Amino acid sequence: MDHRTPNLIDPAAARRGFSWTAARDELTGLPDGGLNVAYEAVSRHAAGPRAHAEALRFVRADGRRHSVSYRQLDDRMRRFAARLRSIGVGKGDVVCTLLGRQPELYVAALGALARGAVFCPLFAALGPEPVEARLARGHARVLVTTERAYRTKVAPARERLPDLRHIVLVDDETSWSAFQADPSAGDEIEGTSADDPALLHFTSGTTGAAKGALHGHAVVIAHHTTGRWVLDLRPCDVFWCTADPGWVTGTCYGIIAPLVCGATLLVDEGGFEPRRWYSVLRDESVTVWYTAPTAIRMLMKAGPDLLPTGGFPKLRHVASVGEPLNAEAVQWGAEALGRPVHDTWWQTETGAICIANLPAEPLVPGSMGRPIPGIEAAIARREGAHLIIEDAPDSEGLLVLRAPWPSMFRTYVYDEARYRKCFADGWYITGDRARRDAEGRFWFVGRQDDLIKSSGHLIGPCEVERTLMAHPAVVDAGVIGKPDPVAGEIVKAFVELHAGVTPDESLRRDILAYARRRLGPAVAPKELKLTDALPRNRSGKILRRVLKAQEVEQGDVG
Ligand code: 6R9
Repeated sequence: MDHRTPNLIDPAAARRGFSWTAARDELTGLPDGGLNVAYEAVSRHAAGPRAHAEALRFVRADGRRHSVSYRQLDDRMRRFAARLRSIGVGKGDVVCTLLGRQPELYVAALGALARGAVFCPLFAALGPEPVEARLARGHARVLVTTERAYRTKVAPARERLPDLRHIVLVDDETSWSAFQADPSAGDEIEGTSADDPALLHFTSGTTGAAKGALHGHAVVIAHHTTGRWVLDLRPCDVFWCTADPGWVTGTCYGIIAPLVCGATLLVDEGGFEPRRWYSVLRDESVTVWYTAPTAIRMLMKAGPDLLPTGGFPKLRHVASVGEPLNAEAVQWGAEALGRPVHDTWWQTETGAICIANLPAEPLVPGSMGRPIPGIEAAIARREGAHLIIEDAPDSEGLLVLRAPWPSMFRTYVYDEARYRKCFADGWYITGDRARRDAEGRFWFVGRQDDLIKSSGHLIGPCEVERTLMAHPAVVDAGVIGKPDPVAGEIVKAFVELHAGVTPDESLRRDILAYARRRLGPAVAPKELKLTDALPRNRSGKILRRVLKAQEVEQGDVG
C-alpha cells in the first residue's frame, strides 16, 4: 500500500457503520475476557512479531539516544507491577508520578496500569501547592518522583498526606532498583475489566480546587481507534508527541495510543528550541507529529532560516490539539514542514480525540473538523434543566456530545455531584462554545467559563487567586487569561492590597515571586497589576469578565 494512503479511507462510511463493540474486538483482550491498557499497549506486541521492535526511543538533552523494545518494556513494566503487588498496592490504588520525560516515568505508568492500579500523572513544573492538592484529592498511595522534587514539593506536606505510603525515588539507586528487582515472569497483568478505573487526570475547575477526572481501562479502545484513524498511526511509524506526559495529551497520545498501535514512540528529553526540534523531526525520521498550536506559532516566530534544507521527507502527518489552531498555522505547516497541520479537539473529560480533521477528509483551515466515527456532537442551548439542540447550520452554542463512549470520564473523584452536573438529557456538556457549519464541521468559538488556556495548559483562576490571597499584603485577587499571540493566553493577576500597604514595584515583584514559588512556573501569573479596587458585582463577587474585557480593549489599541 502507498504509505500516503490513510488508514481510514472513507470516513463517511465508517461513521455510518461504526460500533464501539466492533472497535473493542480489534484489540486482543485478556484471556478471561477483561481489558487492560498495559496489556494492549505493550504485552500483546511483546508476545508477537513486534517483540524486538523499538517501542520507545529517548533522545537525551545531549543528543544521545536510548531505545527500549516492546519485549524490554514489557519486562520492566511487569517488574514494576510485581513490586507494587509485593508492597500491597492493588486494584484501584492511585500511583502518581511527578517526573519529566524520562524512562522511569513510562515504566511506572505502564507498570501501575498492569497492576490494575490507577495511574495519575502530575506535571513536573507544578509547585508544592498544586502538587499537595492533587495528591490529597486523589488519595495517592504511591508517588514516583526525583529526590529533589520530593524534598522541595512533597516532604513539607507529608504529614497532611496520610494515604501516601510509598515514595519511589528514580534517582536513588536503592529505591528505584527495588522496583525493578522482582522477576517479571508470572501473572502480573491484573485481570481488569473495561470499567475498572485506570487513569486519573487532574484538570482545572472554575471554582475551587482541581477536579480529578477518572477513566476506565476502556479508554484504550478509543486510543486505538483515534490513533489509527486520526493520527494515522501504523507499526512502521516513528511518532512524536510534544505534550508533556504530566498532562492528559502526554499520557493518552504520548504513551498509550502509539504503543497500542505498535508504533515507535519518540521521547525528546530536551526542552523547546526550534533548531533542536527541526533536527529531531528530520534526523529521527519522524513520520507522524502531534503537537500544539503554541509550539507551531513559536516555530513560525523563529523564522524560516532555521528550517533544514531538504525539508522533512519522512513526515507523513502533522496534527495539533489543546487550543484553537489559526488558519495561518495550518498553512505554515504545509509550506515549512511539507504537511498542513490537522486540528483535533478533545478534553481531559473526553479521554480521547472526539472531533478532528481526518487525514482522508478535505482540510478546512480554522475548523476543528468533524466528529470521529462513534462520536455524536451537537450544538445546544440550555433551557432550565434541559438542552435544546440547535439544528440550523451555523448556529452558535454549547458544544455537547452524546453520552457515553468508551473513553468518557466515569466521575470526578470524590465529587459525584459535580460530575452529574456535566450531563443533561443524555448529552455531556463540554463547557466549550462552538458552531457547526452546513457540512457538519465544527468551529471553536470560546469557553463558556473562566478557565485559562496558556500554551495548551488549562489553568483554573481560583487556584491562582487563592495562593495570591495567602500573601500577607493581599486582600483580594482576580485572575484572567490575557490574549497572547503565541501562547494563546497568559495568566494575568489583578491584586488589591490591604489598607495602608504601599503599592510599589518591589512589593509587586515580591507577590509575583511568592506565587511562582508556591504554584510553579506553569501556573503562576506572568503579569501582575496592583489595583485600588477590583470590579465586583453587587454581592461582592469579582467580575473576571470585566477585567478581561479591559485587557482585550487595551490589547486592541496597543
Ligand atoms: C486535550 C486537552 C480542554 C480544552 C477544551 C478547549 C481547549 C482543546 C482544542 C481546544 C480549540 C482545539 N481545546 N482542543 N480549543 N481548538 N482543537 O487539551 O485537554 O487540558 O482538558 O483542555 O482545551 O477549550 O475544552 P484539556
